[in-house]
Amino acid sequence: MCLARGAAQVNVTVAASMTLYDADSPSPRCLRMFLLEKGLSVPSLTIDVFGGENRRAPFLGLNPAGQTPALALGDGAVLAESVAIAEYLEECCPHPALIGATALERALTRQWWRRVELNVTEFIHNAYHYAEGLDRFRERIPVAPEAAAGLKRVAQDRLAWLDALLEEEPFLCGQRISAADIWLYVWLDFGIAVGQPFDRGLKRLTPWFDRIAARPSAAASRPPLRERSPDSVCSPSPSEAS
Ligand SMILES: N[C@@H](CCC(=O)N[C@@H](CS)C(=O)NCC(=O)O)C(=O)O
Repeated sequence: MCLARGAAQVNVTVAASMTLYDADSPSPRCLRMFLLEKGLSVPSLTIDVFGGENRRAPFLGLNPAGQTPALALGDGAVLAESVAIAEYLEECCPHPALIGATALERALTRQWWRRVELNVTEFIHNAYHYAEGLDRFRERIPVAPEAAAGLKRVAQDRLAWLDALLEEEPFLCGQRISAADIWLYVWLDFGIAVGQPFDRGLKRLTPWFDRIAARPSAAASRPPLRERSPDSVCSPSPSEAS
């Protein structure tokens, strides 16, 4: 049952039985911002991705892909991939809709979401893995340092392409904020922090970014969620202090 909390509808029963495996990293932050915009509260544990806690047992037993975020459901199932988790949460608690309230709204959100992920955020992420994050990631995943500069260039090119696609509207999907805005914002903010700032000369993207950055969920999603369950299988994260 969804209970009203202000404008948001909170599925207290379902959300309370979940555990979000959170981290001080952009994909988990997308989900934190999504939860904040939805007014959903989910118990969480913070995984130390800097120290590689996500690449060892017991976390690998939960998500063999070794990445955050992951969402453990009350029945023992575990979901990974931030987009899949967001889709699941939206189905559990549809209001306020961040993917969409109608078939058309959902399709438009997914259209923008895929444009954002396939053209921009994956490039920023991989360029980080192959350059600034190379020392951390070379032992974890295949890396291609020689590709980093090209990936950065493509991300910037595709941002100019997105800028040209945008209408004179507040959000990617027009008048309503959607998951696509959240994912793009979080990854552009990450890019700024890791030497991949976007071109603030872009006429529509720049005011769009500032608009999303001004939302309370933008600042509130920066740190990992703090709630921890007492029977944690994962230790608290020392990286959170920084
Ligand atoms: N496509 C995945 C990406 C997951 C991902 O790359 N997570 C990063 C944090 S942004 C992580 O756990 N990195 C640590 C590692 O790969 O060892 C998603 O959206 O969930």
